[in-house]
Amino acid sequence: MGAGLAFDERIETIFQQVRARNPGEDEFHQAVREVLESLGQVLAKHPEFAEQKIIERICEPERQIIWRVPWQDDRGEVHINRGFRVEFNSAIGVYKGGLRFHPSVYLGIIKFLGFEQIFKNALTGMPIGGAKGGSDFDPKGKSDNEVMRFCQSFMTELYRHLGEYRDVPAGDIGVGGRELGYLFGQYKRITNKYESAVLTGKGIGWGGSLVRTEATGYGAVYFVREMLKVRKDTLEGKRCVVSGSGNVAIYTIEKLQQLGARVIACSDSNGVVLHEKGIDLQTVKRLKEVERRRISEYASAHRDAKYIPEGNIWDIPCQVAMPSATQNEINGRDAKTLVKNGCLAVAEGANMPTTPEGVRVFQEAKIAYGPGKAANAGGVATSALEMQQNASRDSWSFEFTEKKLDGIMSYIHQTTWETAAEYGATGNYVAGANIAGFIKVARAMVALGLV
Ligand code: NDP
Ligand code: 2IT
Repeated sequence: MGAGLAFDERIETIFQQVRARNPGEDEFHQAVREVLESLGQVLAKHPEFAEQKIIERICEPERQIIWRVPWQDDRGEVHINRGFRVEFNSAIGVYKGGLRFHPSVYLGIIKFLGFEQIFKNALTGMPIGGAKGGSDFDPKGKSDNEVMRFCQSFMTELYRHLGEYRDVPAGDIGVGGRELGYLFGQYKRITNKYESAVLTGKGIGWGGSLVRTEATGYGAVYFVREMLKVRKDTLEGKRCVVSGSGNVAIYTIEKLQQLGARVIACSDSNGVVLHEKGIDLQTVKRLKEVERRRISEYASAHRDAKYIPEGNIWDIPCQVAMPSATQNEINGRDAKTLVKNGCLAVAEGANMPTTPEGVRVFQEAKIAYGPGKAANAGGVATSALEMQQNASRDSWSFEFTEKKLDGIMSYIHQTTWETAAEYGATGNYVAGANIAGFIKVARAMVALGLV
């Protein structure tokens, strides 16, 4: 890196180094590129960040753990999965971030998620560092006993890296209340400690927080509400589309409906349900939270709804789009379709659901676009509230906790808005989120010295 290079060129060089050091990890490269593209002016204003090589350091995880997870299915057949925990950055607090169980999981996915988590967690204003973990285990079609045996085997290695003051996982795709229960049970058994704050997303009867289940979806809707407020608009009567039908999608739909919007479609990995009258959330909850079935069955319960196998949910005209399933689910073409059909606002409940081409389309069209780091931070923020309750052996009411979540999302909106404006990018929440999150962590890293 020669002296005299323009800052953007310097950043390009750093990015090329990250890519070369981490071959084949496409999602990680994508997440890093997006953050680094926002940082040119930050380095110009803060020469100490360049001197201390903060960008290079922040792109290298503090610790990466990969292990073998053997387990037996109900017929006695042996299976081998791979476990991951990437402890990315602990400059501002304990490692914090979810666990994902999905067959697509490999190191590149966990690293992209862990990297995003650093900045997201910083934006919440809470003292939490960034991490992510998971496995290529597929919980679909497995019995409760199989899931339990897998979780116990997974935790039998992971436990030694965790702790209330060290690393605190939670859920993500494929990891919900059931899995967290089995994981916490095995942690408690191995360590012989009731260490509540070692995991978040726990059940209400055993150390969990009210509102954590709802928090990511509710928070994403609060974020849209704030983005629309700037444009002197509201969610009332808006036609909305929410992809996925898991934890984030369900509580996104719930809050949208509470705020008077009309949600007409949701999906799973097999297809899309379109219900012009408005999605009946009780049916979705029964199918997904209780019976663990496919969204196609929604159409059997509602004859006036249409099921589109393998359908593309972004082809459905809407005013507000909330991707809540997985990464790269909106490509450039989908983004163009959304804009052409009159979409006013997109807020990402999922992590990195829009490809770089898609993001460009939204930004050029100047619609309100809230990236995941900002829009879905309500989940992890409420995890931090759960840790706060555990630390004080207290439990707060639903109303009190939800008010805190609402306040945090308004704060994140305001911070990202103001930071973007300060850096000459008014209305660009991507720049605002990346810059504000980065500066907070970078300052702490400088203060803590070369570690
Ligand atoms: P769930 O496992 O509860 O639900 C995931 C949903 O997305 C399901 O409907 C699933 O369909 C669908 N989906 C998952 N993977 C794919 C895929 N490869 N292709 C198509 N559809 C897919 O997970 P969550 O709701 O917790 O997570 C959803 C998103 O939100 C993820 O991006 C996650 O990282 C993000 N997130 C989650 C937070 C949380 O607190 N849970 C916090 C912040 C972000 P199917 O059942 O058919 O697989
Ligand atoms: O992506 C995320 O922010 C999460 N899956 C939640 C992490 C957490 O620790 O609550």
